[in-house]
Amino acid sequence: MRNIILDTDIGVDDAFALAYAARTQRLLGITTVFGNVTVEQAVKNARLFCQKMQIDAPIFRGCSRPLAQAPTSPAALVHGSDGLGGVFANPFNGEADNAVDFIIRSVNAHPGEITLVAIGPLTNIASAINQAPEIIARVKEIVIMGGAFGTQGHAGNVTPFSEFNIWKDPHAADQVLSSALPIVLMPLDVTHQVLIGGEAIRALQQPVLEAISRSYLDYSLKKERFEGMALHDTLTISWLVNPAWFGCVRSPLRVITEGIASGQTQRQLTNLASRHNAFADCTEQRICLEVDAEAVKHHFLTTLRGA
Ligand SMILES: [Ca+2]
Repeated sequence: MRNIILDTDIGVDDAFALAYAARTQRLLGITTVFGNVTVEQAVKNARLFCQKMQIDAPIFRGCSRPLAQAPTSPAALVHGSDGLGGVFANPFNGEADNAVDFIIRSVNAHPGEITLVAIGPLTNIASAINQAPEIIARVKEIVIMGGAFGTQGHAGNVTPFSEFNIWKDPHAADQVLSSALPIVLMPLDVTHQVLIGGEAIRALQQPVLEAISRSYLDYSLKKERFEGMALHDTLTISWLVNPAWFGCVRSPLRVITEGIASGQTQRQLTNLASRHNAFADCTEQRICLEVDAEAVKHHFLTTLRGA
């Protein structure tokens, strides 16, 4: 069990990750960021979901827009009008204390003890390391859901090149992924291997999880002809539960920030570059490309099953 701060743009798969984290890790705080929803809605969603699932953790409000590029619209098509399937009235307000300050303060107060779990755009994390570079050496580990490397045909889900979290703020992602933070990256290459059907979700006997996932499942049925979902964000928590479920490669990382491939993650495949090597100053990071999908699903479903 680790001490974690969960950084999230809370949509449906974030909510599953949050529920899984609350049952397997020590959740020090939830920091919100724009992405699936606006940051104000992310705060409201975190409050609502925590109340409904009896999760006790302080909630903070982070960045409302990308570092450099113009904001793009939220992901209402997939996650419902409010990001949580549009099924619950939400009486909570969207104000909260500053998320970036909370991350910096916490890591500095407990060097080497805090794991960051980032399951939204990386804007809060980039802002934190820009404001307080000393935290880079003090974070125990940062597990990030994001990116796609095209292995076994798992490429982008927003554009043919790019995964949603990275595409939403490629400049922030490039700063984080090319930094010396101790990173573990969960790209679509692994998250698309762990699919959970609607039947398994209903069998959890968790009315809140079932309700919020309904629109996500409908969307998947229409688009993929499969009533189920890749629980993308939850794989970050699976890593914390048992890293042996994953197969990783090590490589420096960069993100394309402009043009048709904006948001595409790149790893170094060869050492043949004779001119500019954009990986030269980057740290080798762990990229998960293989996963024991059955083991990950089994533990997730067993842990989340209603009491
Ligand atoms: Ca997310």
